[in-house]
Amino acid sequence: MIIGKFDPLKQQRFTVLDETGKIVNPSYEPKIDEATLLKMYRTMKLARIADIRALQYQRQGRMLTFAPVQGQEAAQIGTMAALDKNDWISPAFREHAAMLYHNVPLENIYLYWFGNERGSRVPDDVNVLPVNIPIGSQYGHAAGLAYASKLLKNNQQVAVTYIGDGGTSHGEFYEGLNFGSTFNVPMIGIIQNNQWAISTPRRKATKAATLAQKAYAVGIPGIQVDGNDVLAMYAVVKEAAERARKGEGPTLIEAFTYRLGPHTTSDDPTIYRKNEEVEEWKKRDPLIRFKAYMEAKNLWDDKKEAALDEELEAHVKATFEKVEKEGPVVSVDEVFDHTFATLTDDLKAQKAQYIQYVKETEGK
Ligand SMILES: Cc1ncc(C[n+]2csc(CCOP(=O)(O)OP(=O)(O)O)c2C)c(N)n1
Ligand SMILES: [Mg+2]
Repeated sequence: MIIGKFDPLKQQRFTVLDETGKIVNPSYEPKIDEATLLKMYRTMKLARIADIRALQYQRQGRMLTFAPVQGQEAAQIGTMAALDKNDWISPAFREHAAMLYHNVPLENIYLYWFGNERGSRVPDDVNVLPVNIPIGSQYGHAAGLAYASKLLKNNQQVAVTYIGDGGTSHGEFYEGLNFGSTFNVPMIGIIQNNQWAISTPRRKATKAATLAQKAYAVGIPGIQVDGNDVLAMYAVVKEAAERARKGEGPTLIEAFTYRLGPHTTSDDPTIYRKNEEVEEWKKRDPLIRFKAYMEAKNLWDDKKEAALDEELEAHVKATFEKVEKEGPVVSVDEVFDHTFATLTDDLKAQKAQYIQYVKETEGK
């Protein structure tokens, strides 16, 4: 048992793999089969390359806003690798790595950030909700999904949701968790404490010593985990999912990590944080750590790395070019038709007004 053993009130943080890729807590090393380890590493790399390229495309004026995930890949891949295909993700807006692992095509992610809402229409067998921008409400959606799972599936489909450090000060974070706790639903809350909420540092956002301890307010277990350690994240989420499926309710997991890039492409982090801080965290890059582990297990080497880089670069480039061709354009119907089963009178009027506006401005 890990959950309950590492007390966030005593500021104990759970780690398995240290910064050099060595196992520091052998009794907690999760048993993961080779195929899964390889999928984990591959998806971390895909997320990283897709991220770097998206930033460049945006700087070239070829992409709209983008919220980079760089630095947080282990927190997300470790989570999703420990869950089943039928489990649900209720994401915020920085969960590309988790979404990729849970089979959302990169094309959808790029389309969305290109301003094309068709990106939110994922394949039917992919259990991922659309990107959620209003901070906190994704916790309510996850609680609802998990409640449905309790009623219909005997808790066998777990709903995992993510939030940032800043987001844990939002009311909806507590409301979602409290609902999950009170109704004992199969839900896992992941806090990605990446140390910054745009320009607000973690220490200024709350006096709570850890964010995991916020679990205690709603009577569920909370644990702080080294979020750059993919094995630690995997081990804890595995246990949280077992609890959830047994009907023991939600767990709150704080992944202690770092956002290496800007908040979004509209942000300049050099204004509010020191370069030395970023350099320190670069040494704790989750990919370096996991690669060292894979090499020590003889599952990985430089030759494989070079081949994978080449393959993923080509995939990312081809995907982006396809998205760029499709463009951000959506029809007027698509803008209005997915909010309600039947359009409300207000929205009908707005739609008519918009059609008129498009007609009048056409060709201008
Ligand atoms: C309800 C709401 N208020 C404000 C915003 C604007 N906003 C977008 S991201 C952000 C900061 C989020 O910080 P954090 O929760 O730490 O997540 P991170 O961006 O670091 O992943 C804010 C204030 C929003 N999207 N929703
Ligand atoms: Mg943050």
